[in-house]
This record gives sequence, structure tokens and C-alpha cells, in this order.
Amino acid sequence: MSTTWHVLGAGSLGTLWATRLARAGLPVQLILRDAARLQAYQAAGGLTLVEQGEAQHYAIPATTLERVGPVDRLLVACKAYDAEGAVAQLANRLTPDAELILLQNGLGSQDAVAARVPHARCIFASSTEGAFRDGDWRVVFAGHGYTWLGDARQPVAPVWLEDLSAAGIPHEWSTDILTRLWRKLALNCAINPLTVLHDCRNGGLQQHPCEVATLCTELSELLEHCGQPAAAHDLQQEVERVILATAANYSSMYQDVANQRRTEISYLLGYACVVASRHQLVLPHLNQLQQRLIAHLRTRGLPSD
Ligand code: NAD
Ligand code: KPL
Repeated sequence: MSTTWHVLGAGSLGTLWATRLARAGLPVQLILRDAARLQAYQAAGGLTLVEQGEAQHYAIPATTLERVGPVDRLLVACKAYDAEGAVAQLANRLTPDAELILLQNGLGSQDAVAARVPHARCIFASSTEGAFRDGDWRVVFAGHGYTWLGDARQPVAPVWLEDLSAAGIPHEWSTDILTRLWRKLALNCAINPLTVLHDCRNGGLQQHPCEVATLCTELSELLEHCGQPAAAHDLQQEVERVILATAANYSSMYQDVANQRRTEISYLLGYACVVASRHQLVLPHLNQLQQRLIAHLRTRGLPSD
């Protein structure tokens, strides 16, 4: 009998993973916040995944944080700011050999979760897949991509990667997952806040080449100081390439702000600034960007953390 995939956070990525695992015949159970969410889920009768305009319904079993039984394998698909609190609520249900897969973008939340569950194996993930919710319990698979998974403390790949292959989830085991996460964080820091402040699509940043270049210089300096020179390599060229390749898109942070949702600023730009100050690095443009973004979020009535 395969180990059950417990999915904590039935939002965009959680649904994208849960539905593909379930349709491959693998055991999946959703863990919902409380009885009210469970009741709403049961009324909907399951999750819906929309792929290329076609909606498929999956009646995946669900339970609540309070009622979940022993958990061997946990996919944590909450936002970065919710991950630690959500995991803490079920820490006493984790078995001695439990493994957690952390899908959060940015950095900081993974260490916070790992500190809450010191006996569990925490696998970090970085994904370029794209999904969004277009209704309660309904998710649109918007962009095909790849997910890198890795464990900086234990380089041996887990056997359950074969479940991901069976489910058609494109993935690769990475022995340098921290470098991947830092690189993605740097890309997000160079692009996302500027799209919010200039109120533009990613392509609009082609009108601000000096601002982008200055941020890339400071971010590269930070990466070098953090022992991540590979993540700094040709950063500016990659940022420019991503701006061009995604010119018509709105960044994830832009979309969060436009939809009055809390951003993950503390795990992206905020994390970069905290680490810079820990290294006593003076990065004036990065700090100024953070202050401008915080002020912008406050004027929109959004949390600035
Ligand atoms: P989301 O907001 O769509 O889903 C998060 C879900 O977690 C929500 O359903 C929320 O109700 C649930 N949740 C929060 N706290 C909970 C708790 N205590 N108990 C149970 N459920 C709880 O978020 P998302 O877009 O799926 O993003 C998840 C993470 O993945 C983020 O860090 C994001 O940056 C990253 N990511 C998302 C995408 C994407 O395309 N959506 C792509 C790459 C990375
Ligand atoms: O990941 C992104 C995001 O919007 O969050 C890209 C497209 C790389 C822009 O930073």
C-alpha cells in the first residue's frame, strides 16, 4: 500500500498536486483548516482542475487539522506566511519518519517550518508551474513548468519521486536546492516589486533598465556574500531574459496587490534585506525598494509583512 499524500493547503498549487496524484490512483487526503471549510468542501463534492479549458472533478477525501490521523508524508501548499503556523497545528500528528515537502516561494518559511518539526525530513521545492483559483475548490492550470526538489541536509533522493512521475508532475531532484531558491528569490526581487511600483506588466520594466541593473548588482553582491555565487552568475542577463520572455504577464506580486491579497514580501525582498543587514552589507537601492513597496502596500490597506 502506498503512503498517503496529505495535502495541507487546498489552494492553487495544493489542488494542482492533489488532483494529479489522485488521478494516478495514489492515495491523497486534503487537510482543511476547520469544520466549516470541510463542510463547504463536502458540499462542493471535491476539487475541480481546469486544463486547456476542460474541467475535471476529483472527489478527494478530506479532513481537518483537528481530526487528521498519523501523517507520514505532508505536502505543505500554504502561502509562505501561513506555512509555519499550519504545520505547527499538526506537528503532533507527524510520525517519527515523516517527510514534509515545502512548496513555498522565497526563503525563510522553510527554516521556520523545519525548526517546528526538528525530527521530520523537510524537502524544499522550487516550482515554475503556474495555477490560479477561479472559484472555491476550482483551479486553472495556467502554466506548465518544472519543480525542483532537494534536501540540503541529506542529498539522497526519496523513493516517492516515482509517485510524481506516475502523476505526470515534471520534476527533478536537485542537490543545490538552496541555490535554486536563492536564484528565484533574486529574480523575484528584481522584477516583482518594480512591476507593483510602476504599475506595469513584466515587459514594462524594459522602460526602466537602469533601475533593474542597479538592483541586479546589489542582489549579486548579496548572493556572493551568502555563499551563493552560482545564484549570482549572470543574474542581470537572466532577469532581462525573463522580463522579455514574460513581457505580457503580470508578476505574482502585482496580481496579489491588484486583487487586494497579502503578498509574500517578507520571504522575498524582506528576506533579502534582513540577510544583507545580518552580513552588514549596505545595499541602498534594495533597502529603498523595500521602503517604497511597504509604503505602497500600506496606502492600499494591505499588510506590509
Ligand atoms: P493559495 O493561496 O492559492 O493556497 C494556499 C491555501 O492554503 C489556501 O487554500 C489557504 O486556505 C490554505 N491554508 C492557509 N493556512 C492554512 C491552514 N492553517 N490550514 C489549512 N489550510 C491553510 O496559494 P498558492 O498560489 O497555491 O501558493 C502556495 C505557495 O506556492 C506560495 O508560496 C506561492 O508563492 C508558491 N507558488 C505558487 C504558484 C502558483 O502558480 N500558484 C507557483 C509557484 C509557487
Ligand atoms: O516568478 C515570477 C513571478 O511573477 O513571481 C516571475 C515571472 C519570474 C517574475 O519575477
